[in-house]
Amino acid sequence: GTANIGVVGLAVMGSNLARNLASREGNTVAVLNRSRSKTDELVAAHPEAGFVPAFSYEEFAGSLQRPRTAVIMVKAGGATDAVIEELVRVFEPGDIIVDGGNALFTDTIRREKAVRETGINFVGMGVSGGEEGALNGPSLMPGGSDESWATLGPILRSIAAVADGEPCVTHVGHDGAGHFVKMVHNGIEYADMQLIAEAYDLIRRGTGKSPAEIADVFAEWNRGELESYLIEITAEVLRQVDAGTGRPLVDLIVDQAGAKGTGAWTVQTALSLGVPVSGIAEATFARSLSSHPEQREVSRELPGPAEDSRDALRVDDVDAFIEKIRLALYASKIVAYSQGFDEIRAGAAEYGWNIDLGRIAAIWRGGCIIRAQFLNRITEAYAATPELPVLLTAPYFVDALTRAQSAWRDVVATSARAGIPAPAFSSSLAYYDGLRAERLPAALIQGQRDFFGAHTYKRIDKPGTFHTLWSGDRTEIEAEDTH
Ligand code: NBP
Repeated sequence: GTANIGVVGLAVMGSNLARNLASREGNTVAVLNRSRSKTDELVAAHPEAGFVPAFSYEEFAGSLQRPRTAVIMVKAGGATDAVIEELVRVFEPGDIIVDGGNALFTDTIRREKAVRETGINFVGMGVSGGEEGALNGPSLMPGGSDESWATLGPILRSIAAVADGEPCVTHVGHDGAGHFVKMVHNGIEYADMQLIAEAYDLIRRGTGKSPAEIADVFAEWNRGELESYLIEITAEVLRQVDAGTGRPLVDLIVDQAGAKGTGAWTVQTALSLGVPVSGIAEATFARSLSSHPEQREVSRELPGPAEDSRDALRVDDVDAFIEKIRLALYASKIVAYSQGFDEIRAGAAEYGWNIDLGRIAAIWRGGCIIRAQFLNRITEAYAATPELPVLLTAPYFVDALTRAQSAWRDVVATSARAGIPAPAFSSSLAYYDGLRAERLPAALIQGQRDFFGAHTYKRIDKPGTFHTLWSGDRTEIEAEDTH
């Protein structure tokens, strides 16, 4: 074999990743695709890459040096299983199969276990940054064994995005850890996008500014603590004018948000782990709500706030109003990231992964959609307190939330009075107040559960587990602990 790495699956992601690999000193890249045409096109379009094309799995295995290393970039699901089966057939113990697709982490855990039986290494790797990232430098989140990382590490470091001089890749943890972290990354991305959309909506309806004027607001925000790729592209999208009509493009785009399912996975997983990622959940549900035109159609005549309530949004001091929204956005963003890291912490505990949370924030600084300077603050917070139970309680974030909180409350109250939906702003604030509360009404819920289901409760004033004989004489008895 002459190639030191191979790529299977040459659609947009795979061919860009193959070109990225080929552009690095010392790499020779073997390429294989199910249908021959994509391979032929890639090799013809990029003679400079020196690709070694293969047209069968046998030929592909033969063209690779040992230990053979192949990255799979096919449609996640059955296609991944089909390719793994073929590679396992032609590879040998010690070889490495990397799945760079958007696999569900539980599939990766299953595949890793099955492939390991053959003596071949299997690495599930999250790849972030879309086509652009794959070509010029993605953020890479590999899982898998330490043995695979020893071989893969140098190659992955050479193709990853670079942030502050550091490659955006780390060995996240064993088996499905990489795909788990990539999943939560996408969930946080949903929340970040929804928060930005709510800020835009409030500014637009509150001040009557045009999309182009609001683009200037976002461009200005991008010079401060909100600096991020998503804020930057928001300004670009808002500034775009439709060539045909001369109207702002954003006013011509159908207002139904699509989703490929990774936000839903993040929320489903959080539900089973018992982690309250309410900001991510609201963002995911907001996309669902937008995508039901039939329900929105029949709901259009539902009553909104009375005239005087709509005055809630009559803004006198435009600059002050915009600054409040900026602060509400920043505070809600801190909540969303704190919740996402909470999910990673809980996932690591559940699945036995040793994940360095500060490193995760660091490898998201380049290549990926949520890249931002803000992530440095998260790395610093975990460096200072590695076992931090709630990210937003780190001193830097407490300061930021203290600065933001009165504006945040104003914005949530204003949106409620004016009848403008701000689900992510308001649920983030509710989460914050829930964490802060000295007593929660969960005590009443425990009482209700005990009433209808004898689920028992604990008391604040003495140890033990108790049940009240609700349908009897209502005396309290000590009970077995049934949780
Ligand atoms: P697609 O997700 O559109 O998949 C197309 C590729 O899968 C083609 O190479 C196709 O081969 C191959 N394939 C299929 Br479909 N069924 C197959 C089978 N049974 N056996 C072998 N190959 C099969 O490609 P993509 O958009 O480049 O994405 C690749 C992966 O990267 C996905 O898992 C995606 O979720 C992930 N990802 C995408 C992005 C992004 O921004 N697009 C970002 C990060 C990760 P063919 O040519 O013969 O049909």
